[in-house]
Amino acid sequence: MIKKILIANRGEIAVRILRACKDLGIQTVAVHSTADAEAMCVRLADESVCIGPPAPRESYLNIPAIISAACITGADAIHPGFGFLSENATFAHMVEEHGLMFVGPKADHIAMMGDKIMAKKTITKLGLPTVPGSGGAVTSADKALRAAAEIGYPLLVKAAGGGGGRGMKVARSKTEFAEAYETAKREAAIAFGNDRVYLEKYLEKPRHIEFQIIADKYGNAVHLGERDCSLQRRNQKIWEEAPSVVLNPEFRDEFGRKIAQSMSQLGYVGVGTLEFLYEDGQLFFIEMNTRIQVEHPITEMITGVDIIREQILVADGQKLSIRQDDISFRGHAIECRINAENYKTFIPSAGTISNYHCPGGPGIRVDSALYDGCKIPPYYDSLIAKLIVHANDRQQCLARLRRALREYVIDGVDTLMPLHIELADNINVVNADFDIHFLEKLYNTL
Ligand code: MV4
Repeated sequence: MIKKILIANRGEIAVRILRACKDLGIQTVAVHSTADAEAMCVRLADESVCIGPPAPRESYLNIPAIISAACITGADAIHPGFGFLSENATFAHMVEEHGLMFVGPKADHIAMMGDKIMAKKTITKLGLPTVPGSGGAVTSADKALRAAAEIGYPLLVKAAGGGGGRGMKVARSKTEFAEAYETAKREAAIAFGNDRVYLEKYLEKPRHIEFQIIADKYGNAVHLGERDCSLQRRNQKIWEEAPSVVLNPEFRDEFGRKIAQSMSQLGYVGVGTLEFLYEDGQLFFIEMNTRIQVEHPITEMITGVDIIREQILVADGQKLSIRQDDISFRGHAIECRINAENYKTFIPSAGTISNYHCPGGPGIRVDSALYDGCKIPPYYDSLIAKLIVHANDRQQCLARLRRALREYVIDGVDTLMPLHIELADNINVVNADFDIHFLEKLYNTL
């Protein structure tokens, strides 16, 4: 049994992981940069270690410093959270080489899903639907053009090393294709040190729907339903909900079970998210994330499953405590990402919180590491809090959300709160009538 976990992250997710550890009776070690010495997770953890200066490269991405901190404090395991080293297969491997447990999937599965071509091939072989495309890397301009003719236009040239919206080029016609292909290849070589690219039919107005799964090392795998993450801007999700209004219970059950069975067949262990694009009543796989995600709480709210608790337990080699038949979906949940950013320009805003008041009452959950007087340093991601709201149905959830947003006080930095207040009243949002381009279009009309 794991006795002590080192949390290799910061901010709200470090606190979320720490809470799961405390609930399990596991000792906690916080690591922090010099900029985060007074962070909430440092205060709450049993022990803490400073791992370097503010720059992420020198602290939260500093593998020797983090593994040394784990060894010095006698931790049994490292939880990477999200971002930073969470999907670094080399790190996962090194952690295990040092006799520590990595709270995440096997390094091989991280590497497999990190290569978007390999991920898509694997998922196709498992029998799940993927976006029609080249079915592998296109290795020359000539072969690419022939594959493109078969797929049809518009299409996307995507980088194997990309993902999360990085390394994509649209070609709307044959005349645009050569340049899209060459540019994608050239940029991928620079950005990812890997110039392999593949082609996909471009879906014009999809929704982004992702399924949460969790699997243990005994072949048990379950799905926890889906999240609709279509409200995003420049590949940054802003607002997520569960369930999606476009899937009915029968479809969810059948499709979810297929996914879970596929993960079991793959021998996948840990939590994961399969990302799909939804268009015209169909889901098409695009990518898989092998980490816990920012928006996991909405799934926790509608299923009652503590996903991080289960993640730690399966990493520790325990059997999944839940079976598919035990999982039911109750009500509706929405998460608003409260970023320290100007809500019009999205320019990050650093500073000191001068007044803090959290909303509460039925159906309200706030995941954050904020407190009165805490500092928001300029060096990291601008996510400072997540407001998660749960209710019996979507309209009641929106009503609670409007109430909670008006109660929430975060003074001292700019936040996205005004945007969320607008969205909660927006007619298209109220009707759940949106695709992945909704938010950017909304901003163009302002
Ligand atoms: C696509 C697509 C349309 N068609 N693939 C961007 C993020 C990365 N995970 C995949 N992305 C997309 N892939 C095909 N074949 C549109 C996007 C896309 C997107 C997807 C999900 C959420 C937000 C997005 C914003 C812009 C583009």
